[in-house]
Amino acid sequence: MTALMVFAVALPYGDSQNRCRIFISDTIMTPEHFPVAAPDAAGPCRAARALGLVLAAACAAPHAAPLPFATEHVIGPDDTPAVAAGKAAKVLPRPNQSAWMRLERTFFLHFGVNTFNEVEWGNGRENPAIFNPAQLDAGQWLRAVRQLDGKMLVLVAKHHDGFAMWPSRYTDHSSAASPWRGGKGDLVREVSDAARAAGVKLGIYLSPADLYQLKTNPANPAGYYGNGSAKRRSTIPTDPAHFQDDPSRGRAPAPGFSTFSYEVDDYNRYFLNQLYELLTQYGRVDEVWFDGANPDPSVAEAYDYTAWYDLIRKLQPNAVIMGKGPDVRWVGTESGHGRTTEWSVVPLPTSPGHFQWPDMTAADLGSREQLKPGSHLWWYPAETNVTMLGNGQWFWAHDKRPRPVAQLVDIYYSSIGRNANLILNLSPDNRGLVPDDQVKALSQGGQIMHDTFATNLAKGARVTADQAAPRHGAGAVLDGNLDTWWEAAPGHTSGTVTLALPRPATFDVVSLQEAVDHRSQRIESFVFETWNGTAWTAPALHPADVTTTVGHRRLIRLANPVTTGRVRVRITASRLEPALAEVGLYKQATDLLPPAIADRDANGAVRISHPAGGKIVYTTDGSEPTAASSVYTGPLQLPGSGIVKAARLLPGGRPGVTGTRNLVGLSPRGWKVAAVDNEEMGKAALAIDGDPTTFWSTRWDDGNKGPTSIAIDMGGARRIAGLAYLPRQDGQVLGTVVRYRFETSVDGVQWQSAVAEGTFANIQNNPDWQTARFAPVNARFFRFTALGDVWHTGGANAAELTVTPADRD
Ligand code: FUL
Repeated sequence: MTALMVFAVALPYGDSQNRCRIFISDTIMTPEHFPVAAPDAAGPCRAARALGLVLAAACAAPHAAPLPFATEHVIGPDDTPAVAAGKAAKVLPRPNQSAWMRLERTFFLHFGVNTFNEVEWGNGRENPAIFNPAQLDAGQWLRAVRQLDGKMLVLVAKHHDGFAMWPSRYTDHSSAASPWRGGKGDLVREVSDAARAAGVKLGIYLSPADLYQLKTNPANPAGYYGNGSAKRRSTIPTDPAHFQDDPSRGRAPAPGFSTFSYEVDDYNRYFLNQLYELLTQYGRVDEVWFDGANPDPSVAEAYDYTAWYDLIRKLQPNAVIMGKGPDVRWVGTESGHGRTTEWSVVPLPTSPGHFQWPDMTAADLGSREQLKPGSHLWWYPAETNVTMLGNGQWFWAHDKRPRPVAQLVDIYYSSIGRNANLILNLSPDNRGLVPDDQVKALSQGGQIMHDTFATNLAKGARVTADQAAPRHGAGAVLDGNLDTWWEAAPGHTSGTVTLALPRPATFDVVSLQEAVDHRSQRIESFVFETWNGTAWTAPALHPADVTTTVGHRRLIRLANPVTTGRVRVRITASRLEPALAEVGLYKQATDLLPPAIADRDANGAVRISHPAGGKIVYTTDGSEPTAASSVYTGPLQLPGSGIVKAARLLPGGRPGVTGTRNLVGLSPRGWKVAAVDNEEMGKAALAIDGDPTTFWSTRWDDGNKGPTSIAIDMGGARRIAGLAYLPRQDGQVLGTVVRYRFETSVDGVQWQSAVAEGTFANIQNNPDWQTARFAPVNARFFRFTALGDVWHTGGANAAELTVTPADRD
């Protein structure tokens, strides 16, 4: 770790005889830790890159020579803001990132002991006997992935509970100890085979947190996690028979691979051996996912990321390391909605070689304001992970339903369309199959996206630009090739690309892509304009879309379709010469969209609408709407829990895609706040106003240490069997409740406990509806007490609080 490595690089670049500076790294990182960018024939430092030494952060040009492209630049103490921005605009992705960004649509799959217990986080004390999916069919999982033309599937090989989904040699707590396939099951094998057969890449999620191995786990007294063991020279793969008495003894390496040696403690040795199994036994792996979550941080274990990354780079050099890793960062939310302005080049406080991955969840990560002296500029693109299940749960449970199709479509625009890859989670059920409702939602969403993007209406257009760099004319933006691009003439940080379409077209989606693999990310703002016969005008946009950064891809939706024969993209600000690789115009397949079913308002009324208008039919008993179902004419009164399904009648009278809304809990109509310990500006009633955008919150400045309760009077007795809590929906988590108590009462005086202490696991990442069931009880009042909140402030908030009637259970 303390070894000092010095790379001395003195190479000519471009036409100039300037020399790259000597690069000094004081880490043990070798260039293989960071695959370097593909040599760009036109780019400087080409030879250095070819030699794998492009960590040359300080490859700065003295005199007036242009700064070379590199995979890292450092902002110097004297750099002006313009120089800092110019450096950011010269940071390129590494080849594993370039390949990954082009995948765009990827999938996650969470399946394991939690599926059988119907919980989100396990505890490490699960009996492997519960794991027995009778109908598991990985081929069916891959067919689901293909519905949205998914390019990669990241399989959870081990979640935080520690149960290995493959027969690992290093633990008894794995599929081999379960009855599944008579103890001969290997989920990683089945999924990797099915993925290969489907032409889908494979990724692996291996949870660093491991509750089974936790040293305090009574079910595994010899647990390695946090056991305080000394670091010892270990051969990877270690001979399992000598795992602890002589870890330097290796077992035979996997065919085609060699052995490695690291100085590590017991848990890191265990983890490295599991990584070795996963990365050598199942063919090519393109992503390794390291989650930062840990359900029990009370036991400390230092993860040896240096060794982990080294092993991954050596075994699977094409793979990106995601999350707690140098290649791909978490977008910062599990809502499916990325930042509207998303920079792939971000400033890190230290060299990436030091692996201090700072919190990257702030709203602005990479704008000019963030580019401070001393920052290490690094290509670090975002991945947007989101669940298929509507309540933000990763593992299947009986009462969980998929997100509405319209939401999936919106997520597509808000992830892929905002310069991030989408990773959409599938949750197979306890049979081992992705349930029909998830498959159906995927196939409907997939059809809409496929039909929308099937034809680029700009194709065949004559493209011109107000100016261009030599060899980078405007025609390149329509050749379907991300490796050719229009680039503004030297010295220009704005420019206009105009497309004269072969015939007038009607469209409502614009797609832009920068030549990021060759010119980094540069565009800061642009305007999209259409010709109306006499003037250029900027059409109104969908309210969620903005025209700032572009990056790998920016999608903007127009508020209304526009018909025109001429469009232009006016780049109004850019860090250096803007470089556009592709432009596309598309028409959303709105006919295929299901009707939008709004949340119930405080009066229990539900409104249904469709962007294309027309006749809508609906049901409220959970059945599929048919042409003979009730026709929607105005708001529906729905006071209780239930399912509304609606479809727009297509030409010919056949119902189109069904929209579904699962109304959570009882309508709060007529309810009152009976008591509240603490509220900000009389806001307690907002917890029961049926409007998810408003919320009750406690005052943050009165030294409130909690616990804080809110009691609700439902106005009459009900038989209830569950609670539902929606935290604030404004993107903030201050006061979001993690631990709670739930009580009921018939008279508001005598209270009985329904849930003595419950936990909303993962609510910080997933601030969506949280539900919990309890034994049916008669009550007129209920009381919700916050026992702990995300930031441990003693505060609380609730956008909505309700109960579910007993007859649903
Ligand atoms: C989170 C985990 O805690 C969830 O269970 C899930 O695996 C998600 C992808 O990451 O941090």
